[in-house]
Amino acid sequence: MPLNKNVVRIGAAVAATLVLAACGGGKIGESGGGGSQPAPNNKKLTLITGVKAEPFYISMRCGAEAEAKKSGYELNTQEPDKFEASLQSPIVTGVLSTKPSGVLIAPTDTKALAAPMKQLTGAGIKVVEVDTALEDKSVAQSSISSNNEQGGQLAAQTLAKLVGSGTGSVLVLNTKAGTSTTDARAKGFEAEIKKYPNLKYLGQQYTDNEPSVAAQRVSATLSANPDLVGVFATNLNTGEGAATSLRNANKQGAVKLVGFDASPKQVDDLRNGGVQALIAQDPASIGTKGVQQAIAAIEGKPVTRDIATDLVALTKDDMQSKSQYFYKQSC
Ligand code: T6T
Repeated sequence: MPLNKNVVRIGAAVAATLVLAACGGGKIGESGGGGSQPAPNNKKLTLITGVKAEPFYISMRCGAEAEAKKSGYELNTQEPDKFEASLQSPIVTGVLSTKPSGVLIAPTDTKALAAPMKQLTGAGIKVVEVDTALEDKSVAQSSISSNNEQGGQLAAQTLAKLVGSGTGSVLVLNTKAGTSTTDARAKGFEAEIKKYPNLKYLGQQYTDNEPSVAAQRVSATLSANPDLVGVFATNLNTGEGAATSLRNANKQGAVKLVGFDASPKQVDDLRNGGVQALIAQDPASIGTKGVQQAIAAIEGKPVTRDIATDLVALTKDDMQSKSQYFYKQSC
């Protein structure tokens, strides 16, 4: 199945399809976010991911590296040890002194990264957001991301179908407040789940993007709400932690778990029944398109302000036919 269809696909077991626009509200030919200094004149790009050695970002880097190579650019990747603004900000400042022509960045906070990113644009470096984004839309020239709010809606529809006519409580496990993507997923889920009167929405709990905290949150929720029937985990770490917790509590399958992302561990969990559905993104395309937009900006060509990439729902029944969406551990 081609990766670039403008469609969110969900599995046969939860047979519903939601059509998403693949190019959201972009203005062709818009530039902006330029710098007050002359632009660096070289073929160097830097990718700053959200966190080190994580399959979502590894897959993104694979796409970005391949595209850069194809276009005759050099791509260097810098990664914080944790998904944390205080660790990512000094990396951005450090990249400033290496003067690449373009930076692709996944800002770990909608506000805290604005100042360091403005230093980049102030030095004439072209900035493209990949996956996460700042609240301030004037800094980056382009943002490439899944439509996360619609992904959250899709997760709610998927979970509601899995629960069927049963009744009970539903929990959202979020990462850190101020992460554009996961906040949008929780928002989309919340709006959609309210359409199912058989499901009582318990609200969202933050996990600091730590699987162990996610596991603790699920076990505490199970104790306080024995009628728990569903969990939506807004990303990879929260999903991995929730699956562990449900397995330890012997609630695997009884409490339906819908996760976001498709790491090798999440895919194993889907195969062995530890999770019932995954909303997979297309991080390699985010990397590919991020490089294309950065190069367009550097070379003075038209840039698209916002680009949305695919989201696909995977279930045990259809996962093998959608294996191209599984995230990579190496390129
Ligand atoms: O879900 C992805 C990414 O989209 C999100 O912004 C942060 O978490 C992940 O990297 C998965 O861990």
